[in-house]
Amino acid sequence: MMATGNTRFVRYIAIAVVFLGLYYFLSHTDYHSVDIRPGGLNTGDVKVNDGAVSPEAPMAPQPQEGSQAPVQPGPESPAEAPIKEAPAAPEVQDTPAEPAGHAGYSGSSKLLEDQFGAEHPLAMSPGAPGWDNLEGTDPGPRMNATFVTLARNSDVWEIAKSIRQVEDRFNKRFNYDWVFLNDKPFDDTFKQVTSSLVSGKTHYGEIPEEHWSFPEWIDQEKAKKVRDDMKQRGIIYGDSVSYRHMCRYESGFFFRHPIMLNYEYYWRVEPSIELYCDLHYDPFRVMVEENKKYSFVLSLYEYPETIPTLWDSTKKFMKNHPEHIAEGNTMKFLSDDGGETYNRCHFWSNFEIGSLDWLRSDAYIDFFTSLDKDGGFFYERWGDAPVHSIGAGLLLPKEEIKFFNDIAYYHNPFTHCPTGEQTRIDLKCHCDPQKNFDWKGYSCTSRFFEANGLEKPQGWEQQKD
Ligand SMILES: Nc1nc2c(ncn2[C@@H]2O[C@H](COP(=O)(O)OP(=O)(O)OP(=O)(O)O)[C@@H](O)[C@H]2O)c(=O)[nH]1
Ligand SMILES: [Mg+2]
Repeated sequence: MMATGNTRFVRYIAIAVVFLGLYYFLSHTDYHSVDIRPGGLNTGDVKVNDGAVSPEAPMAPQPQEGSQAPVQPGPESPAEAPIKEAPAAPEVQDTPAEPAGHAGYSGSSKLLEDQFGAEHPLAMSPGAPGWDNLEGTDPGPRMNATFVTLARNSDVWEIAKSIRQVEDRFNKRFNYDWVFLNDKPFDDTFKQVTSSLVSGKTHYGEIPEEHWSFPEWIDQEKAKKVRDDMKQRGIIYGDSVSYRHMCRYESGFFFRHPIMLNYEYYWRVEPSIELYCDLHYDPFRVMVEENKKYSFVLSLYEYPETIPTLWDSTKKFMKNHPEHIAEGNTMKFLSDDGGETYNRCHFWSNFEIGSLDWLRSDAYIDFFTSLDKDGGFFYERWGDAPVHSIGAGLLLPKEEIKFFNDIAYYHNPFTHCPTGEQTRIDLKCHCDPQKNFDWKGYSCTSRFFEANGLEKPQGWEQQKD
């Protein structure tokens, strides 16, 4: 009797342990994983926002089928270790390059895209199928893309405003994910507020210290002297260490964050920006279908005090790596004398829609590494805008850089308000066309049009200074 009772008791305990184990396994398997979509396409049906705060993604997500293990930065040489080893992009590893127009798609995704793309053409102009459908979820395909924001916890209310505008004007129908990156852990308020506003999934990543600190080859004393001197001369952010880390991170590391390895395209959004017009089509899809790698809405001249030797470093890179310089590049946008000097034109990188695979390419990584070794992020105050722009201008054929006239945008103090009255009406824009910076004297957008032999949009003359 006693023995039978004991056996039964032990059996119950064993069953309970098995169930508890199973429950623990199931509840932890998905919890820390990031949504990995190697195929590169989701349909609108697949992406659901459950309104929950996504858990902090791990620094090294589990390798999944079709992707490669993300690269962990080596401790000895922080800036270098991940560079050579970094995969061009996990998804692309087993994805042979597609012909122009579909770079980055796997074969099966291409089929999906053809199917959905044909059924749901991009609504590029009034009267196109789907143009009036600004409610509900867009039925077309989704690209493997995400919004990305670098922010501090204190930026929460300013980024909340930006998100609301991006959602209202575009993402509420497309539900793309949003990745938030920070050099400190995000707090609960930040996560709650942002996840409640984003219609796609949200991911919160902490930046590894190696990507947000002085590399060992930087002479700290020399860097400090530069900051003191720039402070005296009143150069904006001239005495800031964190601003320099931010510029270096945006120049060379954000696209290698483990969470970002899951995506092929990004749209950068900063706090306090505005979007002034409805977006009827998916710009990520435009990037893919038109085979664009980088895009902008505003361009201007950089402060010369922040980049005295950036062009010398660039020329050194060009000499050492002629194999990376694209034929038919946009040097004409960057230089008025065939590359001898830099005219300081750059795309304003607080807005960018671009290819992460391009930023992760050997060409761009070699470019960034070469600049980083020269130390100008700390011995001067090189911004990520000229660095991305010179990279795009020299490493990409000019056809791969896009200007989005339709995306109306503001970041203090400049406005891009679409040129063309009919466009502004069609897109229900609320920006003042007189504030459009594109054709003013300090903008470089005219140069971009000229360098590319593009025709300026109708009405541009009326918006000159
Ligand atoms: N986590 C983190 N993010 C930062 C830090 N400094 C800047 N950022 C973010 O980096 C981006 C660029 O910084 P901003 O301060 O907007 O720089 P800016 O656009 O040149 O200057 P503003 O005119 O002040 O907007 C923004 O998305 C900021 O939220 C920092 O120290 N930590
Ligand atoms: Mg800003």
